[in-house]
Amino acid sequence: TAGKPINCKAAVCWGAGEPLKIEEVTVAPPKAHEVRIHILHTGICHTDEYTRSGKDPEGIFPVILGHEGGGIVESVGEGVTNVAPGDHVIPLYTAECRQCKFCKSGKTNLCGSVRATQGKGQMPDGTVRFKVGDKEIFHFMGTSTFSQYTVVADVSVVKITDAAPLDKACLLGCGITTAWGAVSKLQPGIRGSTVAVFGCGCIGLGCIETARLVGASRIIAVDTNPNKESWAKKFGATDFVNPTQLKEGKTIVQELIDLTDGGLDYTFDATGNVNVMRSALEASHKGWGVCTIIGVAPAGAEISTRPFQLVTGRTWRGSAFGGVKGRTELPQLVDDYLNAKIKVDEYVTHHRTLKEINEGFGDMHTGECIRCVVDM
Ligand code: AHE
Ligand code: ZN
Repeated sequence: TAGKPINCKAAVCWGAGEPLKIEEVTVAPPKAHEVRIHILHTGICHTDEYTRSGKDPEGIFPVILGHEGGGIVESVGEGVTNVAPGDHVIPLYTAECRQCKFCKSGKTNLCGSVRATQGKGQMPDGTVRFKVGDKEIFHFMGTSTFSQYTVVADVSVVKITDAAPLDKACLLGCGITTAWGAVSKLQPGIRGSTVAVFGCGCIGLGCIETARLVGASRIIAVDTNPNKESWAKKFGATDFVNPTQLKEGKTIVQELIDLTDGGLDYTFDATGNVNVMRSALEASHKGWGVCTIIGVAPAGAEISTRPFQLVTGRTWRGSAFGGVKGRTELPQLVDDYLNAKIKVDEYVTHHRTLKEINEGFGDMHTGECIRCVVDM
C-alpha cells in the first residue's frame, strides 16, 4: 500500500456539537517527513469532547478527533529516519523536533516546529491527508487517532517496544503521561511533601499514583463524586475529601488548610474548572505552596485570585503533556509500565468498537469511567 491512498473507516465530526459519524475515508500517502500509521487502539479524552462540543476556540470542522492512540507504522515518506514500517508507535500531540528554540531551551517540552499548522488542523505543509469523497477533513492535535489510518509529522511520533500491548500503552499518549510528568518531573521536591489532587479522573488518579511513587507523605484526593473515594485510595490517596459534604459553610480551602496545619506543599488541578483552580492555589501553603494546572478550561474562562496569594509565596504554574518530551522520554515510560513500575491497565474501565465511539463519549460522562479504549 505504500505510496497509495488507503480507504478505511474513521469517526468524523462534521460540526461543533454533532455526534461523530463513521465514514469511509481516503487517507493519502505520507509526504516527506510524514508517517502513515495503522491505528489499532485509542483512548477517549475529555479534550476530544471539549473540541467536539464546540467549546475549543481552536476547534475546526469537519475533523477527525482523537489524540491518545497506539498503532503500527504502515509507510513513511521521504527523509523519515526515526520510525520504519512495522514499528509500534504512539502519536504525539506535543511534537519534539530537537531543533527549534523551544526544544533546544532545555526548559520546556513545547516544541514549536509544527504547532502553527497543527492548531489549524493541517499537516506542516498546510494541506490535509483525509477526504470523505471530495470533501477534505481536518486533522486534530497532529494525531487524529479516531481513524483506522492516520498521517502524522515524523516529529510527532515515537517508536515503543513491540512487547507493550497497544490497547493499554495508547493511554501513555495523553492522560497517564500528563499526570506522571506534572508530578514527578516538574516538582522535584515532592518527596516527603503533602499533596492535594483535585479531580479523580484519569489525570487525577495518575497524579495520585505518581505522588505515592515519588514518596509524598500525604495525598489528599478531592472529588464531588463519593464513588471516587475507593478509586483514589486504590491509587495511593491517604485521604479523601468531598467538597459537597463539608460542614455547613465551610469551604474546601479552609478544610484542607485545617487538615494540613496551613495548607499543602503541592496541589494539582485535574478538573479544568477555574473555580477549582483557585481553590487549589489557595489551599497551598503560604511561603512555598505550588499549584499546578493540568485541566483544560472552557474557552474564554479566566482564573482569578487575590495577588496577595502570590505575594505571600504561593506559585501558580501549568504544564502540557506533563512537560514530557515524547520522543526522548516515552519509550522509558512504556518500559516502566511493562516492569510494573507504573499502572496503566488499571485505568481502562471500558472498551468500545469504532462503531460505538459515541457511546464511548457517553461512558466518559458517567463517574464510573476512568478511560474508555476504542478498539479500531
Ligand atoms: N485548544 C485549546 C486548548 C487545548 C489544550 O490545552 N490542550 C492541551 C492538551 S489537552 C490533552 O488532553 C495542550 O497540551 N495544549 C498545548 C498546545 O500547544 O496545544 C484552547 O483553549 O485553545
Ligand atoms: Zn487528552
